[in-house]
Amino acid sequence: MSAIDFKLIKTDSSSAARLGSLTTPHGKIDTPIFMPVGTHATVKAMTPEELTEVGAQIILANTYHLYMRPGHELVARMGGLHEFMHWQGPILTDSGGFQVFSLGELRKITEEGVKFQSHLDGSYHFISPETSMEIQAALGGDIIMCFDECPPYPADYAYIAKSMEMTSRWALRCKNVKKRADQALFGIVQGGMFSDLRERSALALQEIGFDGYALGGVSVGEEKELMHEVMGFSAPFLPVDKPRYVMGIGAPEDLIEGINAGFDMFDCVMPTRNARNGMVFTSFGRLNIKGARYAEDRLPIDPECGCYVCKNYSRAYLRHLFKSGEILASRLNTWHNLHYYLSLMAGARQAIAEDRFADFRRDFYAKRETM
Ligand code: PRF
Ligand code: ZN
Repeated sequence: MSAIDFKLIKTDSSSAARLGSLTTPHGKIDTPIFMPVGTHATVKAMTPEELTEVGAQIILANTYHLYMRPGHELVARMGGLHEFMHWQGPILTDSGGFQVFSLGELRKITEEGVKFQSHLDGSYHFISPETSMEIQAALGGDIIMCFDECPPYPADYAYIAKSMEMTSRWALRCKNVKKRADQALFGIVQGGMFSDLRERSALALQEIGFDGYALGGVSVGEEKELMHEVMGFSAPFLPVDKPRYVMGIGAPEDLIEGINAGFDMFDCVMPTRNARNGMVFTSFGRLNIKGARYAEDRLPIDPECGCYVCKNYSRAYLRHLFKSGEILASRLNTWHNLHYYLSLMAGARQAIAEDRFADFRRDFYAKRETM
C-alpha cells in the first residue's frame, strides 16, 4: 500500500500534458502543480494562511537545512514539520543530496554516502541513503525523496553513467530502510543530458518500484533548450500511472514545457527569491519594480492579475517600498509571484481539462511577445 494515491484524470490529445489528482495523508492536490519552496520550514515572507490564500496546495522543505538547524530530532519532538510550522497541507521533503552537492569544496562523495562540512559552523557531518531516510522520517513529510547524486554540468558520459549507477544503488538502499507507511517515497532519475542513461536510470528505478518518479539533474547550468529536450525525451521512460516531478525548475516557460512533456509537479525558488530582489512575473513578461519608469505608475504589477497585491497597490508604491528596504516589499512581491505561478498552473489544468493545452501554451508565449 502506498501512502499516496495518484489518479490520472485526463491526457491532452495534442501534447503529453496530464491532468491528475494526488491524494496524500494531508490532503488532495491537483496536478500539474507548483510547490513553493520552504527550505527552512517557512516559505519566506508568507504565513501558511497566506500560502493557502494564494493557492498553494503543497510545499517543499529541505532535509539538509533542517538537519543542520534546528535538527530533525528537535522537529520530531515538536510533533513533526506540519505541527512545527503550522502548515496542515501536504509537504514534500528533498533528500539533501542536491543541497550537499552544492557545497563544492566542503564535501566528499563515496559509495557509502557524502561527508561534508557545515555551511554554518564548519563541523563535520555524514549523510547516506540510510541517514537521509531517517532524517526525512523524523521531519514527517508526506512525500520523501531518495538520496541521489546530482552530477555537475557539463560532465563526460563515463562520469554521468557511473554516478547514475550509484544513484540507482542508493535508491535501493533508500527503499530498503524506509520506515513509515504514511510517507510516499519518490525515486530520482539521473543520467545528465544523455537519453540512453536517462532510460537506464528510469528502468532501474521502476524495477525497485517507487510511489512517484522525479527528474533530477536538470537546470544545472545547461541551456534552456537542452533542459526542455531532456524533459521531452525522459518523460516517456516513466510509468503513466505514477506522479512525475521535475526538481528545481523553473521559470514560467520551463513549467509550461515541463507540463507539455508530461510532468506533474515542480518546485523552484524563483518566484520567492526573485520577489525579494524586486523581480515580479506578469502574463506579459517579467518586470523589475526598481525601475525609474514605475516611480509614478498607478497601475498594479499586472492589470490582469486578481491577487490581493494587484487589487490594492500601485507599481509606484511597491517601488517605493522596495527602494526603502521595507519588509512589506518582500511580502507583497512574494504574494504576487506565488499567485502568478499558482494561477498559471490552475490555467494549465483548466486547459488540459478542456483539451486545449496546445492553445494555452501558444497564448502563453504570444502574450509575452506583446510586452
Ligand atoms: N536532486 C535532488 N534535488 C534536486 C535536484 C536533484 O537533481 C535538482 C536539480 N535541478 C534540484 N533539486 N535530490
Ligand atoms: Zn498580482
